[in-house]
Amino acid sequence: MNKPLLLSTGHSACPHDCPSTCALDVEILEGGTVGRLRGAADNDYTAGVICAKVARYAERIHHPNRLLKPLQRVGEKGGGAWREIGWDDALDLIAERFLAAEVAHGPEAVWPYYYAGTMGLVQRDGIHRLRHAKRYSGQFDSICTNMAWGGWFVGAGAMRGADPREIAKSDCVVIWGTNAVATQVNVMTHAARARKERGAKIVVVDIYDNATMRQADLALKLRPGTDAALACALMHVAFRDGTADRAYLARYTDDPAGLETHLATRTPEWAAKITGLSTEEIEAFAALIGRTPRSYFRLGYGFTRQRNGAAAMHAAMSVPAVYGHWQYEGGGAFHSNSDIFGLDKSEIMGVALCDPTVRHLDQSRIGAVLTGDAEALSEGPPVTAMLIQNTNPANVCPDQRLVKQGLMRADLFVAVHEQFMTDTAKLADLVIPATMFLEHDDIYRGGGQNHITLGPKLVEPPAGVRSNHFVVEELAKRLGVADRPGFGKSEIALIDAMLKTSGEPGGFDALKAGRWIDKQPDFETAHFLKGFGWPDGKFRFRPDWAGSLAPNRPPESLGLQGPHARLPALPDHVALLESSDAAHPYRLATSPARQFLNSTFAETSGSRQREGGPALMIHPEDAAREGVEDGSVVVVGNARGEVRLEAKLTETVKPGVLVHEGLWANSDFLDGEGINVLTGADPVAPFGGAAFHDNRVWLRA
Ligand SMILES: Nc1nc2c(c(=O)[nH]1)N[C@H]1C(S)=C(S)[C@@H](COP(=O)(O)OP(=O)(O)OC[C@H]3O[C@@H](n4cnc5c(=O)[nH]c(N)nc54)[C@H](O)[C@@H]3O)O[C@H]1N2
Ligand SMILES: Nc1nc2c(c(=O)[nH]1)N[C@H]1C(S)=C(S)[C@@H](COP(=O)(O)OP(=O)(O)OC[C@H]3O[C@@H](n4cnc5c(=O)[nH]c(N)nc54)[C@H](O)[C@@H]3O)O[C@H]1N2
Ligand code: SF4
Ligand SMILES: [Mo]
Repeated sequence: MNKPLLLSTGHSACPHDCPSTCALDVEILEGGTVGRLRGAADNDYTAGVICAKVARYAERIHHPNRLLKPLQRVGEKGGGAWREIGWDDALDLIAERFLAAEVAHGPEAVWPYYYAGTMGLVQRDGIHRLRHAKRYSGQFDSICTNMAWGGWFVGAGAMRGADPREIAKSDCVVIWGTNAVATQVNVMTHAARARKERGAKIVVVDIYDNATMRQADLALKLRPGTDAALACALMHVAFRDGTADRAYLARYTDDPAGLETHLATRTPEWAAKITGLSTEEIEAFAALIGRTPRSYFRLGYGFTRQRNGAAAMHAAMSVPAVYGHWQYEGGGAFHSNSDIFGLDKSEIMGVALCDPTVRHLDQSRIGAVLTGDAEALSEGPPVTAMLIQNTNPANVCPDQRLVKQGLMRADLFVAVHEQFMTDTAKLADLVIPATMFLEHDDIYRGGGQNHITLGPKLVEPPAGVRSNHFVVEELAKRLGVADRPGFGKSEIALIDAMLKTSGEPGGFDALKAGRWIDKQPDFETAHFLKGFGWPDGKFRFRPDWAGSLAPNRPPESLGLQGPHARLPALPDHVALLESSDAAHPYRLATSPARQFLNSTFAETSGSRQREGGPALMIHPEDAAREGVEDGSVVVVGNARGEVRLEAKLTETVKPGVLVHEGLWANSDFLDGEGINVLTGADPVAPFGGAAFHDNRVWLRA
């Protein structure tokens, strides 16, 4: 067969839940199909580089298993039998069931459940407009950023940091708790440039030799959940050796003297015992950053997915404040730029329609919510009807057995709007097919970088699929709220209005012509040289864990959840971990797979082949003790359940630590249950969230 002719190159943004939000060039082929995707070379963050899984997007968008028609369940829930129905009937059915739920229990019995399958502001956030208009239950988005953002914010008082492109101008790039090669490849682009052009050193702090650690000049493989101990020792050495920047500390931080006193006992020897690193490794790291003003700390999410993760983030970001790295270009720290974009989403989200007394339910505790836990329901009515968009909770949420039990409830109506027959869609009453990003208009902003980027519709969707925006608008008509503010507009009209009310007078057309807008604040603002985000302008070594106006603070209706009182007054290691014990001698982390994006791409053969299959990485010493052979089937379990999968013997993990890279579909596992059977949904300090890498387990051959 001849290769279809290249018609044009379209411009877009990657919609996936990845900090990089790459600017894309998309080959549009004859017949309206898609060819290769590439990173935009003229975008100075993307810099022409994207990950392999998105470069192969043609495989996903033209996948033979894509959902193309609405399907209604026949027979048992999860039984796998469906009948095709028309779109009008499907939408009528959702509206009918939502109205019935409302009549029986009030509007809070309906729970629109969403997350970040697409990061587009219109297609992702429009569901809020519907829920506000109808006073349906709200959602506390706790699953991903909670501990990381909480830990950062209590220190800096704002969610921004040193320009991510400055990594290229750094002399020491510290990549801490993020497997950037796999999860945000562009960090490596800029770090590699710094190494090539400036001889910069790359330090990686992680719990196993992942692809990023293999690129490190200094590779620090510590025990899970011990990062704060490492951070404290680094700061101890700074005060001990005179590499702390006392002038900076006096001007820019709240209590340097208190910190110094507190750290007196946090020696490298103390930290070595906790972290499992050697004192030489800790001293070498401290010496490197002590002599390198341009040390850039790129802090990821991974180390915050521990029950002490917020405290660990705060401790790690305190390091550049002690050494004064913040003052230099190519120095300082970065986690997320979520504060810089200034986009006013209130029309898209229907903020004017919001009733603040409506309850919020914790996304991570969907299992408890759906199985009727009164506390998880805020003592309110049961949830009896759901629309699930952009997320796959039966696979990605913790405490999977409880999640599935909830979704299977006979008196619960679940509509899932999806691109594929996911683990969640399989348990639904109704499945409706969704467009992909190249088939609808949307706008994106990059949490891990600095651009607002347009993703206009580039190709026609298959005949039977509809966008999230369409579903929200059509349901609004059927539920009697289509005349409320914000409804009845096209995606382009919403984007145009949002840009114009957000200080971008050129609106949609100007963005289309320019492709992206660079929102990076100036050097002094980004480096907090005019002060940190608190009234006194000082970085807080003494965080106010409960009182700050953190972006991750739960809505009032949820109350202040989470054991915030147990977090330390100053940076410290806190033993808030699911530590191993005699019955559970191992610690399991469920780290991201390079070829997947959460549960997405686990359906494409290119990604599946490269990942192999669900496997458990085990150190040979542990394997020998348990009588486990490479390639054999093992059982790994804890109080929440057990999972069978293949053993992979490797010295990339430490003895006592197991790593599973995912997320594979539940149906890819031998017993049809995924790795999240083992993860817990107990709320993590300070305000809730899921500690996906903090699990004690046993192992059996
Ligand atoms: N290829 C790919 N890319 C992705 C994703 C994916 O699933 N696959 N997911 C996307 C999403 S939603 C997000 S939020 C980001 C997350 O991206 P990251 O910021 O990279 O965070 P994590 O993926 O949770 O984990 C990163 C690393 O932290 C390690 N880790 C676990 N516990 C500890 C610890 O206690 N200390 C330290 N130092 N390290 C620890 C993990 O083993 C892993 O190697 O990536 C996004 N990009
Ligand atoms: N064990 C373990 N579990 C984890 C994690 C971990 O590290 N370990 N990471 C956690 C993290 S950080 C996160 S953020 C969550 C993410 O969990 P999810 O938000 O569920 O993750 P995704 O797989 O990115 O997206 C879910 C679905 O959105 C669909 N989708 C994409 N675009 C659209 C669209 O335009 N419309 C509609 N209707 N659907 C669309 C995709 O087909 C996909 O099935 O998972 C969490 N779960
Ligand atoms: S998944 Fe991340 S690295 Fe890959 S193209 Fe999308 S934004 Fe870029
Ligand atoms: Mo995430």
